[in-house]
Amino acid sequence: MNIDFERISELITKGQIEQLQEQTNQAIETGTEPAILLNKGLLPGMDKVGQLWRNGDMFMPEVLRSAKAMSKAMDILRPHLSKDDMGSAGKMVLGTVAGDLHDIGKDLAGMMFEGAGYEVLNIGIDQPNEAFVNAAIEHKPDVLGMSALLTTTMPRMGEVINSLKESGIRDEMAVIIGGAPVTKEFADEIGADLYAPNAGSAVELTKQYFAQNNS
Ligand code: B1M
Repeated sequence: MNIDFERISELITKGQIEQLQEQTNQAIETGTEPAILLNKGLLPGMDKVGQLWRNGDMFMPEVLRSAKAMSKAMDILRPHLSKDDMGSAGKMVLGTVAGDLHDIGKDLAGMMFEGAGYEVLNIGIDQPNEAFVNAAIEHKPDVLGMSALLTTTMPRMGEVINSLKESGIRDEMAVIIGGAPVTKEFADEIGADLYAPNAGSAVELTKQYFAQNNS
């Protein structure tokens, strides 16, 4: 059966949850590779949502509905994705920094890492610096991911990295940061290993990082 990936993308951008669930189930039942469904249907749909939002052609309630649609489709896909050998899996601690309630981009990044076989411990929004450090001590992740959407909360990222250093565990993990106001320059300034401009590139950059640093 031919799967209409464009239609699936469109169902995401339109936030048509039930229809998207139907199509996702159908695609899985008829043998579509979960990774292909993710990369050709779901992710392009979310990319489009980001694009429309940036251009002011989509508004918050619609974006939230699209994110919910994506999340529901991922619920269907997740058990199948974990069976796939999609690359080097590892453990990730992920959260939004203190004072910041934005979670859509963070959750998207989490989904991408889960899709790539990572075990993602999502500690949530508005997380104090100690919560990141404590989670890192407890769970020993390969990757620690932080998200910030406000210029006023970005400095927390550097503080978390300093606390990791003080705890003597900084070098045991890669630190990746993202969020609309975050830049590569800022990541370099605070000593993060990686900056991802979007959730889609986050996994790829992390894989490249480990390939370079483990060779
Ligand atoms: Co807020 N907000 N907000 N907001 N909000 C912004 C960020 C803002 C740019 C809007 C504006 O003024 N133009 C502005 C920040 C200005 C600044 O500091 N530069 C702003 C403000 C000011 C505020 C409040 C202060 C408003 C107020 O109350 N006066 C308030 C602050 C609350 C707080 O956090 N303490 C606030 C509140 C909110 C809501 C709660 C209403 C809601 C959040 C709902 C939620 O997240 N559940 C909200 C929203 C929705 C937005 C906008 C409109 C959209 C953010 C979003 O979800 N984008 C945003 C304007 C905008 O960005 N255009 C805005 C979609 C999402 C997919 O993109 O999160 O950037 P994004 O994620 C991207 C990349 O950044 C990257 O991947 C994603 C794409 O693939 N990425 C990562 C993100 N995290 C990553 C982590 C990674 C890797 C990649 O690895 C770890």
